[in-house]
Amino acid sequence: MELLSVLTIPKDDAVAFTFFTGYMAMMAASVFFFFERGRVEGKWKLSLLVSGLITFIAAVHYYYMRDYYLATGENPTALRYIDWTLTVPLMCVEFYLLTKAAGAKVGLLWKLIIASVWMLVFGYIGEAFNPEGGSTTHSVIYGVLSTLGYIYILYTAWVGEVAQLAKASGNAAVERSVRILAWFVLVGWAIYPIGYMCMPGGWLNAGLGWEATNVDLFYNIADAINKIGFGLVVYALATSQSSNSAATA
Ligand SMILES: *C/C=C(C)/C=C/C=C(C)/C=C/C1=C(C)CCCC1(C)C
Repeated sequence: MELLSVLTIPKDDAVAFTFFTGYMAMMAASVFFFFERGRVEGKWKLSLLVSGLITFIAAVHYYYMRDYYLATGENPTALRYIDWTLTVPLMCVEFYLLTKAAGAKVGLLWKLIIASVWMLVFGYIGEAFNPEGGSTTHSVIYGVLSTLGYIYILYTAWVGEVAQLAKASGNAAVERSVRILAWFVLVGWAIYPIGYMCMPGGWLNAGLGWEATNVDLFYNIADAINKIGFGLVVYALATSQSSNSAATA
């Protein structure tokens, strides 16, 4: 019985559904990025490797999160944040690699990584140490602290160093791609705080009665959009910049 409950998705469980779909989508995207890596030119290979690593690390975590959720009916908070602690910094690496030719320094990469770790540490404290039954005060304090890290990344991508370097690169395709990634950070990443506010005591939970299991519904949808989306933007740029050599190869 124990095993059966792990292997069965209740047909009305949207959260379980997105855990399975998310897992398969991340796996398929990883295979795609790893294979396509062989078709792009020199410096773009590293960018595609990073795209594949982001979705692959997520796929492995989804494999475990899905079973954890089905076995317990609870949010796999620790696994979720371990996944993000690895994949969000890798998304910062994508920004760095794209702007490197225009002079991006490793210092920029570190600033972005520190901002993401800040964002995730406070988000984790907010969720994992939420008092029994849920506390709105706790959720708001750590949610706000976490948001400061998010705003820093947003600022850097839209008007700060990343945006300026993309402009200075003199490469219209790079500039366009960095702008699309910045849109992902603005719109796609904004889905996460919505999920966060569904936890017990969170504004959407306490205020509008949204279920706590919806935390994972929002996180799963956001992950698929952002991780696969980021990878595809980088892939499109890499192939467009490699087409000349591919034609003569
Ligand atoms: C692949 C995973 C990604 C891109 C995860 C991104 C996560 C966030 C942007 C999380 C942000 C949060 C806030 C801005 C406030 C509330 C707590 C968080 C951690 C959910």
